[in-house]
Amino acid sequence: MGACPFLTVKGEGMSLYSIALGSNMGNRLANLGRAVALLEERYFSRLKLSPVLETPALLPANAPADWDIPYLNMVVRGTSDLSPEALLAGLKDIEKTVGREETHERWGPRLIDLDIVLWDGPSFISPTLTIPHVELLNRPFLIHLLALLDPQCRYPGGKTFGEMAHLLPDIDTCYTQSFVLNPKLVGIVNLTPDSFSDGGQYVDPEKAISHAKQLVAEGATVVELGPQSTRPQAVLVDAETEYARLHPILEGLSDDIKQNDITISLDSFLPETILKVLENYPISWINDVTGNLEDRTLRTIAERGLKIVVMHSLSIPPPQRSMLGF
Ligand code: A4P
Ligand code: MG
Repeated sequence: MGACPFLTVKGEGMSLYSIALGSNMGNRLANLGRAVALLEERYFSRLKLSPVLETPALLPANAPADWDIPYLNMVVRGTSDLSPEALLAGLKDIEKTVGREETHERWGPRLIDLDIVLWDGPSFISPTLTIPHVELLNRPFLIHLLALLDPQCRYPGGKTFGEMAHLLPDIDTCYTQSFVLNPKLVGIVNLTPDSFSDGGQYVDPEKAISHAKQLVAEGATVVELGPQSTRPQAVLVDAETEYARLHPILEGLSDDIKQNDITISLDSFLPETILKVLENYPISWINDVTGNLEDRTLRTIAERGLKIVVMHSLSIPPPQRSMLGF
């Protein structure tokens, strides 16, 4: 038994599973996020999440050069009443929902891979499933991630993961970058000549498009496009100008948006801009800094199932501090 005393909240018929997730295609962080959300929706009421590590691809001998794409890896742990075989079927279903092709080459690039690495039952061997996962002890990043989730958790008949992690090179040697799924990072791209932070830098659509893609590669879950500056004393622009700023960037990113490789939030409080963008592009979020959208726009946002961020400001643009007397 791989006893995990701090986490074993074992109800009758419940088992504690550790599942490894890997992705090295598309928007890797979003793929992991989708898989975790589906695991929680379908099979686990609550999961404990490890950090996300970018790891160099482990490849079979003679793998094609284009398989050498870094992975994002993480481990999640939680209890479920499913048997190991039933959970494996569930994991395959989630892989399919996230977009993994049913036929794939072993160890080839994948949008998502879900493996049961450990459970708190006896070693399990069937024609389709082996627990602990046969590669677990060959993958230092998995041992470190399991040790982070619970250092007292013990490999069946062996050491605890904390003990094993101590014997390995430091965790820093296993990864090139690290991320977390929660909280999520929003990357901002202001398409304006006059914003606070990046005004003027992304007026050129090509620069804005490559910056948006770079933000995703660096861990942004959502990219927010801002076609209007709302800093104090900004000169407000109309919906036509906003749309003219947005259109080339949304066009340039439209394939990535359709393939769920990039999730877009629109920072606008002008109904005409919002409705026209929604007519043409499957964006996911609206950020309304006025908190004052009228009914028709709010209904459209709700009907499309978009997320909305509602902020409140007494005036847009806000007055300068000096005008407020401080
Ligand atoms: N299977 C047996 N045991 C298990 C288990 N414990 N969990 C069977 C899940 N599946 C298990 O898996 C093939 C078959 O393994 C399944 O149908 C199931 O019946 P698959 O996901 O279809 O194919 P795969 O992933 O290519 O094969 P496999 O053997 O699962 O490979 P791994 O171990 O997943 O390795 N490099 C980095 N940096 N990070 C990675 O995560 N992963 C792989 C794939 C290669 N290189 C990597 C990583
Ligand atoms: Mg696998």
